Amino acid sequence: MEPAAFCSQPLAGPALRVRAPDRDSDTGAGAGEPQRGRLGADRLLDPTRLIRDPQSGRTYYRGRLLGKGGFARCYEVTDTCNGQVYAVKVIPQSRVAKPHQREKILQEIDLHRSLHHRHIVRFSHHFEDEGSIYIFLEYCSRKSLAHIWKARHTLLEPEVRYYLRQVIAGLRYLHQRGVLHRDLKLGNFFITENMELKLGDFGLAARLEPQDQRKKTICGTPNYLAPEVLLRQGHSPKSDVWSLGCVMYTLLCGNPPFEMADLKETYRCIKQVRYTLPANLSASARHLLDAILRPVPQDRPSLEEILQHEFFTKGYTPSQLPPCSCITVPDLTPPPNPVQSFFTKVTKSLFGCKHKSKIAPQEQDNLSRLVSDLMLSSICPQSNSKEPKQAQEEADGPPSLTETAPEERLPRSLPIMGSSCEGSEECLTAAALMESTLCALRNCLAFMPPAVQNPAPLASPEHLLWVSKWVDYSNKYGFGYQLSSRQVAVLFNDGIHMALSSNRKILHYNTTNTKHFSFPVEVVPQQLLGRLGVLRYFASYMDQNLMKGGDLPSLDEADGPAPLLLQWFKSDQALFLLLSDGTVQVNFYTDHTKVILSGWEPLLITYVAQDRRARTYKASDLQRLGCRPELRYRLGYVLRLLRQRSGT
Ligand code: 1D1
Repeated sequence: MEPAAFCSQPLAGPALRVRAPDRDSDTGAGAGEPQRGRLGADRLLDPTRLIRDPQSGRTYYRGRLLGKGGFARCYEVTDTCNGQVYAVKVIPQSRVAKPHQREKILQEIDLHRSLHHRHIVRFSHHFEDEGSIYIFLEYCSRKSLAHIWKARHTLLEPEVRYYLRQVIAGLRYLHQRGVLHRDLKLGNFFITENMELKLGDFGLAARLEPQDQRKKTICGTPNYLAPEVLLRQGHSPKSDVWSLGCVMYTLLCGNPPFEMADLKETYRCIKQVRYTLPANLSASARHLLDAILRPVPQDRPSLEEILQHEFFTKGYTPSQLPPCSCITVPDLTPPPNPVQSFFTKVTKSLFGCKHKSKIAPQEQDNLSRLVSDLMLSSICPQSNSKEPKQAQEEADGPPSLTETAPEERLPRSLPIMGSSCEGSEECLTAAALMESTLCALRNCLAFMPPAVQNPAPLASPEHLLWVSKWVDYSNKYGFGYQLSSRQVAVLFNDGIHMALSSNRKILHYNTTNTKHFSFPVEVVPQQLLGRLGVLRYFASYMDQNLMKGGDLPSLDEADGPAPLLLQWFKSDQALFLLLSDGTVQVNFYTDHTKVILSGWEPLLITYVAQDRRARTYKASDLQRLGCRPELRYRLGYVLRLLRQRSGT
């Protein structure tokens, strides 16, 4: 078992194989989530990957292949000017040589560019050169609902409401404008970084025609075709409603309603509207599905009526889903939940924040059992509900240390933890933290005069906490790191964060939302032992193979929980880390230099130079006096990363 990449300077030794942090692959298949703005210098030298808009002269960099669809191959493409990333359909001219083929593509472009809605994929621009037509679309880093469904099989009813509300919003907009989508399916519901759904792919969309002028051709994906479309009676808004019902069924039941081994049999079932509803569906979900999957289009509810159905009005819809829900059952306890917060309080009062309380040995068994129950009740609030399989999976807990087959591995997702400490001031979201740092750094650079020297560094910067070692093993488990205060932690791929105190005696456990549990390691609940094993593996790997990445002093663990890693990602040149106390750290791969932004007032900027020496400056001093080009360049790069992440 070997991590995908590691950091800090590796200790010399035959055991370590060094892999370039920027895996160069032209195919997205199985490569995990994208690394945005990967504009490596090595890649820029590859002229075959540059795309030039002949009209505007703008150049773009063709990144990894996202997939294929229709005539197109789709790529992650970066604007070389500003780092903006797009999902781009590239259609070879040879594939649209016939006038009707070209006409079809131009129609799709014309339609899509006229659409502007929060839940419709944003059409940016298009151009063509001699070889291809390029369509620049909104990049949706979490791919599509089809990917989520593949990982999850079934979703919880609140999740289904969350996604369907957004589909319906986009679809209402289309219908109001007289546009039928005609190919509603999970693969056309794209998911952005912040878990918003965007309706896309207008390749089969058409303007709504009067009944007698409707085209009677069959289009769309067989499983979700409405009976009237199969019977060549034309497509109406109610045919899109039918497909929506099929989507709802698939998400709740785990398979499409008319899925059969044989396509002819599927068509027969659709025409006869022959489907079964599993017994574990809620009464309101069954009722709504029954209402939508009606043979006569006029008998089906309108989009407005669907939203008025008790499935939507009586059931809880979360305002946001955590990213971990792409791969695991999320904790969707509707707020406020007095029982839940009671349990959280009990746990806190039992173990406290500072972990000073001694637990008598005879109490440990009871506590362990109690904590196990608490964990179950708080992590799996659905454990008594209709999703036994999913709840069981979560209760079964963490991955084991044994190797798993590649297809069993969790898809790699960019982990984001919103916050980790209930209600405190540090509990700002990652986005807000980055926004403030971005603002401060932008000001600093905007007003900085040219200079050839750095100002005098601070004599003794106090309490600087930074990530001194890291291991990226996200193709299997997650991202492991050690803080300068010697805590080790893992941000697992599903968003769960686990840390061991510097003396390795206390385990801190954070679920993706705002829950923080701490346990003496001797009484860690059974369910967490697997993850604890992974954490220990990371810790020993870092101990044995890595040395810390600079000469900054190590601090002893302060009282109270250490900050958590909220976000990490790799760009073409550097690793970006965001801690929950607002610290932003950027480690440059090639020369091992580092920039650490910490503190609010004043903002401190620490630069670990190539000679591994760390110097800390007040941002206000740099702003007033300027700095050497090597530092200015790196600060500019950090600013670009922050901008890219916050989308400004
Ligand atoms: O329309 C699409 N969008 C908006 C899209 C966005 N992000 C299509 C085509 C460009 N696709 C996929 C590509 C392959 C099949 C359909 C999109 N993919 C992504 C994406 C980002 C990261 C992975 N996929």
